[in-house]
Amino acid sequence: ATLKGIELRRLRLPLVAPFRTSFGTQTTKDVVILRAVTSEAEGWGECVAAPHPLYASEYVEAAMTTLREFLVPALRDLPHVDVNLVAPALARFRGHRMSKAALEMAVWDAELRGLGVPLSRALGAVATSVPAGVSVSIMDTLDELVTAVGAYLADGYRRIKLKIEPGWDVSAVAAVREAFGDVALQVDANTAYTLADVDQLRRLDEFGLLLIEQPMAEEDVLGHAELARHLRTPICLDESITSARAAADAIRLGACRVVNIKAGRVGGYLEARRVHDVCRAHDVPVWCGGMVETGLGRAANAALAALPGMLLPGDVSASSRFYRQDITPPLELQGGFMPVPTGPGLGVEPDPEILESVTVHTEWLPL
Ligand code: OSB
Ligand code: MG
Repeated sequence: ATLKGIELRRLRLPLVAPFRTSFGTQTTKDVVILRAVTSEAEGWGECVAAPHPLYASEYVEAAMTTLREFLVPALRDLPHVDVNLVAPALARFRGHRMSKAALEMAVWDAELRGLGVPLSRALGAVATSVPAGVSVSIMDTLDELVTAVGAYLADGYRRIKLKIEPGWDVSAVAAVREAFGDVALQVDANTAYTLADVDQLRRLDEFGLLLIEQPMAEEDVLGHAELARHLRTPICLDESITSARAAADAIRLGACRVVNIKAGRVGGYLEARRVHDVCRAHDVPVWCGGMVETGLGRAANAALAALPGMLLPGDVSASSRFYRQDITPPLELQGGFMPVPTGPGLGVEPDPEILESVTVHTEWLPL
């Protein structure tokens, strides 16, 4: 098969509720979706870049430009549709991992649909469903938080992750433990702390958390190694782990005992599998992160979360966690588990009418 071109789309979808983290509040999903058209099939990709460079340096408008001006044109000379050729073709461009990951995802989906092979199979997944965790917004009051967590537990979620920041950490964890006892519980600081906060972070040790995710800056791998010497709670890195090599370095330095894997953050699902493999070789448990994906990225994450080293529940939630109407048929939990899609490629496709209704911009890039 040969690549005919890539369609770039920008979508806007309302979220069911504001999603607040230590770096900002999101009320709508503004996202770039790609459609790869080959001589044999079509494939879908989703870029996890957000509209503002707050979680990472990439952002939606930059992704549109990077894909249009550099990444898509770099696929012009691909001899045939083969996912393994995508990252090498893009490698001379620095960074922009989320954009690269989206393009690789679209090409891989098209390739796999042409072959009739599910993404889970191509990745080496072993599970047919994965335990679902949910990432819980910072809220205005502890009462609201307890109500929200209660509703997620009633939905069947197997693990709760509280977003934290200074002023919303020990109090939030204590309120959830008080209300729900011994549930599987972890926290995510999205870089909101420094080593000066070690005494406050140590107060979290008494709550038996599964882990604390990315307490300090993306670049501060050594700082996390130092912090780890003061905490019983395992440190998990998210933002800092930008590649399999970064994972190897962080493990060697003692900066983390757990790793969050997001394909967008590391430049694609192939690199995500390599992060998984490096961690597994070091007996470091991993889990699949989320980036408020539509059904496309959510389906891909369910496949990734089914790898054998994914030893903790991921941020693999139902479509309804974020969307009243997803662009794909909704991905739903079954008894607290997310079924891994079984169809070719991602196993899901956007509904054409819904897709059109949320599209704010479309462009076709011929190859
Ligand atoms: O740090 O894990 C994060 C969402 C957006 C940006 C960063 C993060 C998150 C989440 C996961 O917490 C949300 C989800 O379930 O998709
Ligand atoms: Mg995180």
